[in-house]
Order: sequence, then structure tokens, then C-alpha cells
Amino acid sequence: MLVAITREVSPSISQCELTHIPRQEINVEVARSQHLQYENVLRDLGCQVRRLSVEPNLPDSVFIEDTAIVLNELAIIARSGVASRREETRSVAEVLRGYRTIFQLTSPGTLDGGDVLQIGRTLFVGNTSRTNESGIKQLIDFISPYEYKVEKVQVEGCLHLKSAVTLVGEETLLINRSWVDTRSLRAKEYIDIDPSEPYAANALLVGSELVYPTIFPKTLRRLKDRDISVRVVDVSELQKAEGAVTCCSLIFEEKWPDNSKQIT
Ligand code: CIR
Repeated sequence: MLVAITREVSPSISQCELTHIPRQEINVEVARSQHLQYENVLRDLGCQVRRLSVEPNLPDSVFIEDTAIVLNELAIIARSGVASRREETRSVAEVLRGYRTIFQLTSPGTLDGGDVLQIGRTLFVGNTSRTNESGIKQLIDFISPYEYKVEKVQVEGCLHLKSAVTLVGEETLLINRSWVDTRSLRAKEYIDIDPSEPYAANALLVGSELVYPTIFPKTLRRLKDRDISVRVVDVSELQKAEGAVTCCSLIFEEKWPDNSKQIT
């Protein structure tokens, strides 16, 4: 069974962090209703959705992906590159403790979950304003005993690695090549976003189905032309907060046979 941890949209979302897009008014009610629909799609795809309580004073807390990296054998609690997001991890750690052995990133390390793209036993990690060398080093120390490896990826012009590239099939990446250096990715197959839709590379793969925003019709056509099965969601209000589809959930297998064994 897949678990999807989500968190209700904060009433203070209008005070969210913004790095690459201008501030626009966000309608909290519309954002909430879009988020509910997103959760419903996750349920339809077989996830057991666990929604954490609202955090009125943490504007970006709906973007729960950034707070942790959950692997089959362990979970790493992240430490955001922006101070305003660091409190978000407390409640996430409490919940994840019920599923995984927990490791915690500490100062001066920073890392956002949106910078970590897992392909098999490799974690590609974006070198961005949110993720620093110490964060990457700590991640390597936590996961190496479990036989995962880390590959650093250069990212320019967008917030996170997963703004620029995500997995849309077993070995297929959806990519905006102007933001990410493909030499370090080594995927078998790439699907390029339509150049008129630069933010279109963020897609959420759940099993063999893709959750994808409605507002990128040209890139959506490219995905469908490759016979990828897509469930579209309208997340336009959340996109005004520089969010996308991967960032609104943490999805993982509920039980993993080895996750009670801690290797230190
Ligand atoms: C931030 O700047 O942290 C939020 N406004 C948006 C975070 C989006 N997270 C993600 O794509 N993983």
C-alpha cells in the first residue's frame, strides 16, 4: 500500500517564499479546493492519504515534499535553505517515525526534498539556492550504508532540480534542458517540454500513472503521444506560490521488510 502524506493549504500561503516568479494574489479557498482534488486523484491511484494539520504560521507548509526524503529503508528529515520553512519538518518527522528509521540533517547543511530525484538506487541532487554542499555530504553519509549513491546535478534558472526534470516512466525523464545539465543524468529516454511551457517538467509518477498540471497542454500532448497514462489536475493557485505537483505530497510504500534494521 502506498501512503501519501499531505498537508492542508495554510491560510498564510500568500506570504510564501518566491524566488523566480513575481508575487500574485492567491485565493486560499481555490487553492484548498485544488489541493483536495489533488488528494482525490492520489486516492484514485491507490494511495492512502494522510493529511497533516494545517500550519497557519507556515505559509509554504503545503509543499511537504521539501521536508523529507523517504526511501524504502530510511527517511531523512531535510533542512530547508530558507529559514521560514525549517519549522515545517517537526510534524513531518513525528509521522515518518511511524514508518521509517529517521535521520536528521543538521546545520550548516541545507537540502530541500524538491532537489532530490530518485531513480532506482541513485539519488540525483540539485545544487541550488536551497541545497548546499554540507547538506549533500550529510545525505551521502546517511544513505551510503544502504547502498544508495548520490550524483550532484547542476541546476540554473529554477527553484529545484525537480522544477527542471522528473521521472515519467521507468527510465524516462521529462526535462527542461535549459535549466539542467543532462550530462550527469544518464537517462535512457528524454521527453523535452514544449519550449513555450518552461515550468512543465514537474510531473508526479504514481505507480505507472502520471499526475500532471492542466496548464501545460503542449507538453501534455507530448506525454500522451508517448502513450503515458496521465491524470490531469488543476493546481494553478499553488503554482502562484512556485509549487507544482511533486511538492504537495510525500509518497512511499507503507511497509518495507527491512526498515526496522538500522545501520549506523
Ligand atoms: C518555496 O519557495 O519554498 C515555495 N514557495 C515553493 C516550494 C515548491 N516545492 C517544490 O517544488 N518541491
